[in-house]
Amino acid sequence: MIVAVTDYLRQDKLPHLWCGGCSHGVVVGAVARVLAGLGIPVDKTVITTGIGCFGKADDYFATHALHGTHGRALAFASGVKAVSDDLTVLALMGDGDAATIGGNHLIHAARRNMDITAIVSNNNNYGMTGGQYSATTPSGKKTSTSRYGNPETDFDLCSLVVGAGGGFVARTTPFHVRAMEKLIAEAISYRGFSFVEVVSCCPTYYGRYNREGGAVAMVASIKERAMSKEKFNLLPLEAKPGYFPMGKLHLEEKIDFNTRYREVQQKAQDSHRES
Ligand SMILES: Cc1ncc(C[n+]2csc(CCOP(=O)(O)OP(=O)(O)O)c2C)c(N)n1
Ligand SMILES: [Mg+2]
Repeated sequence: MIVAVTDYLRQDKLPHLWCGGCSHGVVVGAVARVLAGLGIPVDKTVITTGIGCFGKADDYFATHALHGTHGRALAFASGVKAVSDDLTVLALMGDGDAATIGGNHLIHAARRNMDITAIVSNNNNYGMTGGQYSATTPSGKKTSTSRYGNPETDFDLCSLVVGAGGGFVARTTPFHVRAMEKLIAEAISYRGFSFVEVVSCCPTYYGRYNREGGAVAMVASIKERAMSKEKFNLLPLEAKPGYFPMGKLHLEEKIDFNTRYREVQQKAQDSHRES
């Protein structure tokens, strides 16, 4: 069966509601093209989201969708995957959803190695509620709740997920759309917890507060600051802030949760039969 990109999108919901220059739509387009490219049946795909501008992403997909509470996209995704191993489950989250209110679900989904693909469109702030700082807002940056600079230190999401046990971890940007598609395709094909961070931009709040000059300038700056892991590692420590490694950052084969759970179930049944 040939599936077209448009089969994955709800035409009646378009155009989307995101601001001009927002990166979220670029990510949705890439996900739809990847699902079509892999030929994953629309009715075998589940997209879970939380709350936020990117939390609206599920609205545009014709797949199954579960629009949950803020920060809980991975909790819902974990539940779906645990009972329906044949489904392809994707959690689409903003940085607030994934790493701030939802940080606990992120580390535990990675630790359990749930067979889920988590995609974070990280625009460094809470876009939906007016640009407050999140756990990925860099130190010193201005937001509506840090008018004189963010006093906190930001998470490096990819390092966080590697540390928590994630087996496939990658980073990309809205400029590198073909690379984004390749990484998302590989993430979906990976058996276990896969994580893709998209370094996105929010020109409406974060960009405006930090005088970053609009969407085009923001994407140009993201492109400028993105580099290969090898090149990034060669930078002296003092030159690293603002720059980041992109591409596939970590790949490790691990047994996923559902496989382990089935093994435990089998052991329990065998021991029950013997006794
Ligand atoms: C439990 C709870 N706390 C707070 C909120 C308010 N709220 C809605 S969206 C949001 C932040 C969304 O930020 P992010 O996940 O980064 O998505 P973005 O809007 O930037 O795409 C917050 C704090 C909420 N809906 N539920
Ligand atoms: Mg955000």
